[in-house]
Parts: sequence; structure tokens; C-alpha cells
Amino acid sequence: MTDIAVADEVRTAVAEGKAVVALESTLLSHGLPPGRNRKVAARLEAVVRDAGAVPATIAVLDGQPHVGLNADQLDRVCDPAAELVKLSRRDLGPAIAMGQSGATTVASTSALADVAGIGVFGTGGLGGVHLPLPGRSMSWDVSADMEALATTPVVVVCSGVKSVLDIEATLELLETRSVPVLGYRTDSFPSFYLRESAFSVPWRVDTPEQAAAVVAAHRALPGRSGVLLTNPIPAEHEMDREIHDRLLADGLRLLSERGVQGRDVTPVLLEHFHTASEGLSLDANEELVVSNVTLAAQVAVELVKT
Ligand code: PSU
Ligand code: MN
Repeated sequence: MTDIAVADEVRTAVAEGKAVVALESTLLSHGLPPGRNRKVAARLEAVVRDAGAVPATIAVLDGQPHVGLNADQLDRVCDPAAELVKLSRRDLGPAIAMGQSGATTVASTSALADVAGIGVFGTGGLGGVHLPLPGRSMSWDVSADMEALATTPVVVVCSGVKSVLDIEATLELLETRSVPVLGYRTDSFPSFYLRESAFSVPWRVDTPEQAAAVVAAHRALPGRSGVLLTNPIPAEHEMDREIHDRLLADGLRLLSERGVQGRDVTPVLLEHFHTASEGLSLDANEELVVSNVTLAAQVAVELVKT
């Protein structure tokens, strides 16, 4: 088994059965601009601690997977000069073998969290099934986040998937792969910058205790699938739907004009939203991640009691 550097505080908390929350690094290095990303990184770790859990931000540095980063390591993840690559789950082996540094997505963060004994993970948006490019009948761009949820017993707390994805197909795939999808105080599957989508969630929970009870019951059943807990962006930070739809239409045009594909789609689209909305989407993004990570910590605290 690959040698994973687990921070002392995280290792102790896991060994003692305390609440720990995994955090990903791709949303920092590829989802937020330099400067702002470091502030968000600190804020996420702080809200986890305030809720009574231990934060464990995950990344690969010089070929070494790290679970739990110190301040210098967080600086590095957030520094564009460090040129961290976006590592999906399949990229972990190559990055480790070649001594590279990279940021982990939901898929690769879940895998490393699981190996370190961490079962709760808070993030912004989940990757899912993409809509076909113009002129195509279907897309093969299905995020490895789907496969990770299907095969890793981690609870992922997020604000759904971005509205650029095919939400209906994403929900169908999650059903096929036996991943319970819960709405936190909502009946609608959230769509990242917006609180609702046209699709409903199969199950609703209204408290962290209820969410933890569902997770505990799911884990007691056969199989190794995770649980998706969706949490809508706080109402006061939701984007205006018209502005959102315009930014999205422009963004999709941009992607197709520039021929952006694969792992670059999400970062390029987020960058477009952040620039074209003059920072409005940045505030929304930060607040939704903070809200999800807070909820993840509350669920982790409840889970250790079950
Ligand atoms: N959604 C965001 N910001 C992000 C991501 C998703 O709002 O930074 C990142 C996450 O790390 C997620 C990944 O796991 O993008 C999905 O990428 P892909 O669709 O290429 O698998
Ligand atoms: Mn993809």
C-alpha cells in the first residue's frame, strides 16, 4: 500500500474515534483565484474546528499523498506558481510514481480519505454526467466522482452538481450505482449557484442527526457505496436566476469555441463565471462551500455518537 502521510492530529483523531472531515484541494487550486483560495482554505478548516471536528485537507505533494496539511502545505496548494495538476482518482498512481504535486478532486480525495479512515467529506460541487457538446447525441464525459461514490463508503456533502451538467442523467447514474441521495432541508436537488433544479431528491433529511442515522443504516448494509448529502446554497447567497442562465449560456459557447474538454471543463467554466459576474459567483461559491463543510462537520460529530 502506498505510504500516505497522515497529519498527527488527524491520525490521533481517527484512532480515538473522533469526528474528522476530509476537504479537497482541487476546489482551492483550480476552482478559486489565487489569494482568495488561501482565505477560503483557512476558513474551511476553522468552521470544521468550530463544529467540534478535525479538518483534513488532502493533496499530493512531491509524489506523497497527504491527509491533513499544515499552513505551509496549504500555502503551496493555493500558490499558482506551484502549478499543481488536477488529479482524478486514476491520476494518483502516475503522480506518486513520478514525484509530482497535484490537487485532488472529489474522486481522489474520497479514495485517500477512506484509506486514512475518514468517512465524511465536505466540498462545493460534485462532478457528474456532462451534457453532449453541440452536434453530438451523447457525452462520454462522466466524472470519476460518480464511480468514487459508487465504490467508496464516504459521505460527500455538496451543493449538488453545476447546472452545466445533465442533472437528470447524473441522478439516474447515482441510482444505478446504489448511492443514496439526500436533500438537506430541501425536496429539490440543488444546482450549485441555485438552490433548486427541476429534479427532486429521493430522500429528505432535516437535521444532522437524521443524516447521520441514514449514513449509519446505509453502512450497516452490504456494499461499499457512499452517500450523497446535498445542501442548497444559503438563500442570501443564491445567484439571480437570469444572471446565472446568461453566464451559463455564454460559458457553454466559450467552451465549445475554445474546444475545451475533459478535466479542463470545470475550471474554465468556473473562471468564466467568476470573471463575467465580477466576483458575484465567487462569493456564492465560497459561502456554499463553507455551508457544506459546516454541515459535514455536524454530521461527523453525530456519526461518532452512533
Ligand atoms: N465543482 C466546483 N468546483 C470544483 C470542482 C467541482 O464547483 O473545483 C472540482 C471538484 O474537485 C470535482 C471536480 O471533483 O471538479 C470534477 O471534475 P471532473 O468533472 O473533471 O471529474
Ligand atoms: Mn469530466
